[in-house]
Amino acid sequence: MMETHDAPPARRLQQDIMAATEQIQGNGAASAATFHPPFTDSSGSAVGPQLTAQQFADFRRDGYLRVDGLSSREEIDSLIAAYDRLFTEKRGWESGALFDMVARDDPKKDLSLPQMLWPSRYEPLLRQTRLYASAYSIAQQLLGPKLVNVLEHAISKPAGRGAATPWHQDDAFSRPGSGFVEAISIWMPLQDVDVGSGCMQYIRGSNHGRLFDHRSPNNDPRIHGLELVAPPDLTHCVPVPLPAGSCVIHHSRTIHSAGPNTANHPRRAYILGYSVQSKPHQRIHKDYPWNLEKQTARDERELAAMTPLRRSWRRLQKMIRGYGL
Ligand SMILES: O=C(O)CCC(=O)C(=O)O
Repeated sequence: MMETHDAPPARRLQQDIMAATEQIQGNGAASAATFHPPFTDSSGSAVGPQLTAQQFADFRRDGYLRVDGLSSREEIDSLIAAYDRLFTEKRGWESGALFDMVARDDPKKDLSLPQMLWPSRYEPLLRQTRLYASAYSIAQQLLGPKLVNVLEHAISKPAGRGAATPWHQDDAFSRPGSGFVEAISIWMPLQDVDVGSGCMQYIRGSNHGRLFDHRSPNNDPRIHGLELVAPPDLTHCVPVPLPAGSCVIHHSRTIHSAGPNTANHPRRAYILGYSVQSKPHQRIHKDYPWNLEKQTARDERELAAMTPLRRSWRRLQKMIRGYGL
């Protein structure tokens, strides 16, 4: 029986959780999904934005969710110089952490869509922020306490010429043996972002669909990124403009893209990915063909930076992945 909102906060939360669970199960969305209580630090204080049961239900229904109040504009502004320096100094190029997402890497040319993996390895400041703590807190509320930070990346769309991010599903990048199935990305702009500067766009509800066939952009396996083979139906396409300090979260199955940056300033995004371990029967056993055929300069640089033993192990892994685990 539903109680009124005169109930104590903990009881109210429990009611909200039950209501959200009913809503989730009622509309056929992932029924195993559980709403997790607000995240607190060691002193018992709440960290970052506290999601409501309605937001949780919206995320499970739509496959994406805007959340405000992760950080202040002052904190975001204080990160910009360090973020830009990472790209101008081409940090991580030699080890393959920096590359072009949608074109072949050419050291003599400007990258059309520069992407950097694990940028906080080069700029630890990124991890020492309210923004970072808020993202973790949101991820824990959505995925529960067993979550793992599986990805950190930065995508800087250059002013006036940053290329579009093609339509794709993050699940298409998954590899056998990863042991993860339920994954989310928390996408945080370091300035206000709108359609003209390349905000994120989602196909609402595509998180309930299957994984579609992907290929490399221009069908060129020397390019790192992936795109859907068949362009999606745009009937339910939703652009998500955001102010700095807010974020949009998406599920790894949700179809998404971002337009080109036509603004006169870079479009800086900082993205954290979280996942929870899957049951063995949910694991991917064989590499997807679009990943097996990849032969990128980024991979070559990464291999060259490894010890000979690690390099041989990586090559063996790639061979095995083609046969299935
Ligand atoms: O920032 C972008 O342009 C795309 C980001 C994206 O595809 C992702 O975070 O999964």
